[in-house]
Amino acid sequence: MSQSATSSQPNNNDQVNHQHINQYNPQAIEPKWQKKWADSERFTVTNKPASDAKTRYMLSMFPYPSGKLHMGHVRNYTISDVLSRYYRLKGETVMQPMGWDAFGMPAENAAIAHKVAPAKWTYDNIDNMRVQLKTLGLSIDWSREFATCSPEYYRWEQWFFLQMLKKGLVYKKLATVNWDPVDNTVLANEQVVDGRGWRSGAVVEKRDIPMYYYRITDYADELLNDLDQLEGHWPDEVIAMQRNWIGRSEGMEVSFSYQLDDGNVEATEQTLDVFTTRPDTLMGVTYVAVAPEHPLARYASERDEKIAEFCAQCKQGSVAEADLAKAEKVGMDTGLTVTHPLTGEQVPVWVANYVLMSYGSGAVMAVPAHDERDFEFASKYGLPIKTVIQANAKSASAQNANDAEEPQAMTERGTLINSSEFDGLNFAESFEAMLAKLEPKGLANRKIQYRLRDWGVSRQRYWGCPIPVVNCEHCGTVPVDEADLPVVLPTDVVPDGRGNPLNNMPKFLDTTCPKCGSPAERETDTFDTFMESSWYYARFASPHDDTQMINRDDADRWLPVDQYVGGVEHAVMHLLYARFFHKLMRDEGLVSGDEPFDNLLTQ
Ligand code: ANZ
Ligand code: ZN
Repeated sequence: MSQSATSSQPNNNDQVNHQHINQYNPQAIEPKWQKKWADSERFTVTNKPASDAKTRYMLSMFPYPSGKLHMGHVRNYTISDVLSRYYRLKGETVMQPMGWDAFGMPAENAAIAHKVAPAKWTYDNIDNMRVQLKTLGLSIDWSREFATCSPEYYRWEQWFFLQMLKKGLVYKKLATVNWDPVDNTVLANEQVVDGRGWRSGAVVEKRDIPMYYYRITDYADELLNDLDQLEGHWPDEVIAMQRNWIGRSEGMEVSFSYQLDDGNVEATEQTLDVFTTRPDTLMGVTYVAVAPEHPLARYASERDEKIAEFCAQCKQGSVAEADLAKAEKVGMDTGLTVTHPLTGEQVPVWVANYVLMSYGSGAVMAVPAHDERDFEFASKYGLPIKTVIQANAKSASAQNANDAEEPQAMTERGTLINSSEFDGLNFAESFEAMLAKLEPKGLANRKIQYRLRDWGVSRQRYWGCPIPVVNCEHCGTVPVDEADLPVVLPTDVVPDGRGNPLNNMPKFLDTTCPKCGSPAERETDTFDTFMESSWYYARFASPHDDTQMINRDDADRWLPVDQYVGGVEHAVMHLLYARFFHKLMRDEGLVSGDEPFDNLLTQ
């Protein structure tokens, strides 16, 4: 770009005197060339490039229209622009599009602070930032521009949701959210500050509300395995972060049986199932712990007020896992016991805040001698600690555990001791031996557990894409007819932070049930804004097609993105959801290939 500063460039600005001709004067030179580029549509690429032209798709993560460009944007877009120009000079047909990731909370926060409608705020910001981007002289194909908050875009997101609902890849279930009892609103994790609502200062509660989920866990294996294809094309750290996020654990599900006396009904045999990656430590179990939301905790709560009170207390505070991990470990004996699957001994059942209902089966077999969390908990409550693993070599950490002034858990694998018939076995041997013994009795099975959870896409927010379902008193949840899409979000709304304003708007809310025709209400939840950014790269191939989500020919011409450029803060969620959406769209026959982004550059 700086080539235009050489003296061979014409300079027809009378104001510039001769001695300045060798100096680069951006105010004089850049608008002139930018106008020429715009008038000649220099960077517009048609969907039918000459058949022998090599095509290349260069993409920067599209911006959130916050108001002003910052240097981070400039750096990001300069990288893809330099590359775009380089490949153009080599004779390739390069597409470099631009658009706006336009839904999201900042617009609602601005509405609360300045009493301006999020739609107006957003479109004003877009106008501003478009001028700024154009002033930078980036070689962008502006004919492909779109904002994700326009019904022309999000109608296809609604359409796709309905296809996934039909396929069973979207489902509805109760989810625990942060609830602000003063503002009567659901809070995002980042809106919970020290356990209180960011605006009201009220102590945050947990609440169960119905939400829609995409079954991303069905694709966990593929999302993990296909990372191999990206090796060498994506930064190693990003691949590693995606692997960790998917978090595949191999282990065993082990069952502890029990009988509950539920009044007049005859007691029935049931099992408490736990997921463990360390079945070798089974003989060291001294208690089991269940999450406060676990059915056994609920059973105990119904019979003991103190336990009910404790479980209620656990419901306060953030639902964020990181916060839970930091929180002090607390628990309570339920008075219930379950039967150890090997020894037949009775093992006490505790309810503990460090057990997550959303992982495994919401219960753990606790082995204080070999697990740090269990060790901390057992030490605090005086529960027995039974060593069943002996370190093999004199490894550093085992040495530390032995020599430390403060006793601690020995968490390494080793040789089994104090484990009767299993003594002397190593990890792998004991895994198989325990499985051989317990599986025939229905008390254990191999299990692969993912840290990845299904993707909850409902947000109790106004400024997002409406979820296209109707709630009918008689029929329950009914999908909106495809012919009636898009469900348009009203734009003349100024939220005040007290709940979702759509709930007070009869003109949006009131409708008729598509199934039975009786009066019904529209869903007022909107989609997580990661939904829009999960497929925009594909829409850029046929951005204004009003007959379909993606034109297959156009998508095949441009996809996958040859070079994607963006911030490393999107290493996990955005990139994982986009990879997931690509596979969903592939299986729906909309795009080819397994991965959306051939090369990734994080800056
Ligand atoms: C017994 C045990 C003994 C464990 C030991 C570890 C070490 P990853 O690797 O992350 O999959 N666990 C299982 N479900 C849980 C839940 N809902 N909430 C909290 N912790 C849970 O972790 C697997 C281990 O995490 C499991 O293996 C279990 O503790 C615990 F010396 O079982 B382990
Ligand atoms: Zn109905």
